[in-house]
Amino acid sequence: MANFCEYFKGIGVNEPLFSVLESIKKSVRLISEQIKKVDTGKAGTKNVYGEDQLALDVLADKIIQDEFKQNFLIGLIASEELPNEIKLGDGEYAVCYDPLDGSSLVDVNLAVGSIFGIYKANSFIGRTGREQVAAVIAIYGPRTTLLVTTGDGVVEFRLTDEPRFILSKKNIRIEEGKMFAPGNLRAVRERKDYLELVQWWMNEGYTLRYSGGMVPDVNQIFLKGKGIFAYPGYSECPQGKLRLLFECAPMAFLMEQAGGAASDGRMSILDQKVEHLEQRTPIYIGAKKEVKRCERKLGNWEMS
Ligand code: FDP
Repeated sequence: MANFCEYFKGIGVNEPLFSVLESIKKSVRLISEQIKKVDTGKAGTKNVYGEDQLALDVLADKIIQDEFKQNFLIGLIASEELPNEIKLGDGEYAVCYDPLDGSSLVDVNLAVGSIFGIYKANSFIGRTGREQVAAVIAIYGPRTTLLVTTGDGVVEFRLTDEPRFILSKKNIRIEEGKMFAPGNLRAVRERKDYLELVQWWMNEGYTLRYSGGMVPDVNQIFLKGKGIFAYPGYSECPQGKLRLLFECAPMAFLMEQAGGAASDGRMSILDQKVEHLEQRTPIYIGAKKEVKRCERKLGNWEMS
């Protein structure tokens, strides 16, 4: 099986972009080591959204920042854990990331992940997800894996004991199949449209696969090659909870590259413009037909 370097050289990824992917890969390996041994308690600080930070959130963010600071090609970063974008230098690449997504699952030992979106830009504001040149998600579960796209399909790498990443799955494609991951179910108390859709999925015999972590929940759609993940808004959070820049746009780029789709109910997530770093969006992501169904059934919701 090809390793990380052989694969990207083989498909003709240019040296600078490969170097950025290498920095991401190194930080993922370090985070994966730390998750196994570091305390899962709170850091005693809050992030920009007022959420309690775990010691691991802070550590994962530091690992990534330290790694990126050593790469002169990365000129700009933005982290879900930080209030502003940070200019590192004149490098042409800008990387936004969620260092540890699903932190509420760390203490119960469920899978969590990191998410990276890579742009060529001098600010993230005004960008759309479609401008990404690459996207990566890392999954820290019983195995550590990466899903990567450089705009040429989606592949999976697995971290081995050596440690190195080897190619474990090529040409990942999303087809049709009955699997659902219904996030933010509390919305059904006031959203009849979402309640009806959830009931429809159940009546049609869809299999429920939902862990509460966006990275593992969407990752399973890639690897099973079927399904839908939903996180709609409701009165308390009309745009839902998930962040456009740090979570939804990189996932959407990967999903479209695998032949699936990602929508906010009305348009592709990749066409939404980033107005500010903390911007949130409802998201329906997975097989094309499933996403279309969500648009049809949920896309007309207005907050009353
Ligand atoms: P977490 O708060 O544990 O970090 O955006 C973060 C996220 O997890 C997603 O990974 C997950 O899909 C979602 O929040 C879960 O949201 P709820 O708290 O509404 O269940």
